[in-house]
Amino acid sequence: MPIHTSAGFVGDFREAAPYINYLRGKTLVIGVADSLLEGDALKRLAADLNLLASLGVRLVLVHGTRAHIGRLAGSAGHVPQYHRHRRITDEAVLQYAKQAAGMIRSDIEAALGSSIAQAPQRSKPLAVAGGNFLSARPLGIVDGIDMGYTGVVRKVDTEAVAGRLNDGALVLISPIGHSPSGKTFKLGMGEAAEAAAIALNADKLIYLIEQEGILDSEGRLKTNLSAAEARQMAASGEASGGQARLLEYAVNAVERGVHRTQILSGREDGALIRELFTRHGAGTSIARDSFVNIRRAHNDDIPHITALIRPLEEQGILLRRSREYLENQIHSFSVLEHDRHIYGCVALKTFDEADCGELACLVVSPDAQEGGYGEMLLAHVADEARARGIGKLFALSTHTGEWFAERGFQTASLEDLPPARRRDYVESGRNSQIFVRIL
Ligand code: 1C4
Repeated sequence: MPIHTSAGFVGDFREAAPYINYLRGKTLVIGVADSLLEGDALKRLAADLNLLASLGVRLVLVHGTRAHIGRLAGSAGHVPQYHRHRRITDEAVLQYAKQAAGMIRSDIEAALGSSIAQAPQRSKPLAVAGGNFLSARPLGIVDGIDMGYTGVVRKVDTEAVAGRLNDGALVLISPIGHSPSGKTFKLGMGEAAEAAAIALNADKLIYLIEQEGILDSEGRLKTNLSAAEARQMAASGEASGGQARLLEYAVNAVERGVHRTQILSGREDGALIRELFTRHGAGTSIARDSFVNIRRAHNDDIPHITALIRPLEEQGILLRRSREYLENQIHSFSVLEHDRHIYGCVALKTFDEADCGELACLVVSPDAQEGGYGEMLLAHVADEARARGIGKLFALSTHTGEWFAERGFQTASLEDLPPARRRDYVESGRNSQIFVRIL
């Protein structure tokens, strides 16, 4: 019987594979507004969390309580008091916060249980671990206003959280903390998630919100922000209210060791999965430094390319390329730049056979390896090749075969190479392994 899989599926799966490998064993802290922890949005989130856990991602979920507290206070005729956009927590609000946390926890557990019906990779629901992971202190008196039981995070018990994560559980953190004197304080979800992400040295902090991400003054999505740009948006008033506060948490997190903060829609089906498993991501991405850029190389880059490739030529890993060759072929090279420093290069070699190309001269500087740059250079060349109508991308390697095999390349033979490359292969006597990826 013929097997029907769409070309789209195969392409998407290949694109996702490196991210799946990358995320295994990584810690994600996800802060989610409680308005998204109901109905279809909760069902979808639960299914996505089950999927992520089955791929070996370590998950910490921090939920909000704002919408629930609003409802509980509303039905009791309690009028909320705010100061500087923060709710003043009196005895009644603290009780609502505790009730809300209990209800939300129960709803999340139920949703994780029911979503395994759609998650054949799990036979049991993902275990949820809760506990007194956060300690708190009072926010105190702000501008002469006593903020009551509104608190700030004092410490995160990272050892306890790591222990539960090691056991394979999802750690669910409610925005409530206790002080050593036994008092309870209500915390903000955004701040609690930020503190957890920093303390756990998380790979990513993700905020799931009602909007698509961070929007500029005309309502357009900002896809990438450096910490400096994010801070400027909050300070200039271009982002205000909840969006400005999220930017502050995001900046704090990335400046204190979290690799990236992502702010995206918790309403849009698939946004979380798209963010984690595709090149283009979803929502707004905030990183400490300006973003990594891959661009076409020019002559001024030749000294940097030379510094990258010479040691590897000496070791026989790369073919020898003279200065003259680099000058003539510089148009086929791309370089990876971060903060104006070149960390890697790659070339796309073309042949008379228009549907064939070769990924060549791939290098990432030793001090920047294992951070995904190689993967990015490969994706860049594959995109460039596709745009030129190339359907078969070859790579020849003496030492890095496994790397290509793990990234969707198949072993190929000498006969598969275009004739000109076959001749060079024989002449070089390198006996390199030959790989091909169908684009
Ligand atoms: N084999 C298997 N896996 C490897 C590996 C290797 N040699 N080197 C690194 N990895 C794994 C890491 O362990 C890590 O795995 P993990 O932790 O994710 O499970 C993963 O790869 C890291 O992936 P990444 O995306 O972060 O990759 P980067 O470290 O940024 O970059 C390079 C990967 C292979 C580019 C980098 O390690 C490097 O620059 N290595 C030295 C140069 C090199 O081997 N380049 C590949 C050349 S093959 C030649 C030419 O001149 O044109 C020869 C042609 C001929 O005729 O023989 C090429 C293509 O340039 N061909």
